[in-house]
Amino acid sequence: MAKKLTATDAISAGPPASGNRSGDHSAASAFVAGRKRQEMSNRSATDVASAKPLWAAAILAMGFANTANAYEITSPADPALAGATVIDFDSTPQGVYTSLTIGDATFLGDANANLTVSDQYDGGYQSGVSGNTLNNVGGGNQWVVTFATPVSAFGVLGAVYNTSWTWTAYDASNTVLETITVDPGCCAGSFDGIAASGISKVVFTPTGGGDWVIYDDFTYVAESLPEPASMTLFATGLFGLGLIRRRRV
Ligand SMILES: [Ca+2]
Ligand SMILES: [Ca+2]
Repeated sequence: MAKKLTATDAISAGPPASGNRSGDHSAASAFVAGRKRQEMSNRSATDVASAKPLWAAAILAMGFANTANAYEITSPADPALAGATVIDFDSTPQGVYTSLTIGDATFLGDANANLTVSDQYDGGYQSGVSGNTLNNVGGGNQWVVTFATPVSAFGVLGAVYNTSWTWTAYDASNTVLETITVDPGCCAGSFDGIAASGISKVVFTPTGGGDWVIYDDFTYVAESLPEPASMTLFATGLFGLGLIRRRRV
């Protein structure tokens, strides 16, 4: 929210709207009047020149808002996960997958890490995993989740970490939104995740080369687009630009 306020600030801090008109007569007033005639004759050029930085500020601020509030989630009770969809894999047919789509999430293994859905680890490893789980046992390298529509947060319960893992969240333009290191130590369960606006893909990479890990309760929050706050901001910006342009003329 802090970044979004920046855009409003930038707009309201734009060119002054001839505030001295009534308070300052004589020479300065004549100068202003002269300038105004000149500005009217060059009106279109002036408008473009003054509007450009305002638009740039507004668009930049909206862009940076995507990464401003990114943070690591360490609990399924994190407020960012309120109302989340939870995939427990319990009704997913058991088997080995190279690509598995459930809800808005698609799980992909890399060339060495097929993803397996099984109940082999039900209740195991003091982890909290139950019933079917998703695991990369037998492969053990990088895996990926993509989202059909962007999410604002995700998390997953993991077990049997032997090395640290790097999780990197990307937006739809493949720009990194957040990177976290997950390193709970073997072998109790650990719930981890990322909150960030517009997550379209997450890449999970073991830093030690390979590590068999068991996952359950994959949790995500679908993002509602367009964000009402952003649209309100944009409308406010347009209104402000309209006022500035009118006063200049
Ligand atoms: Ca399960
Ligand atoms: Ca392991």
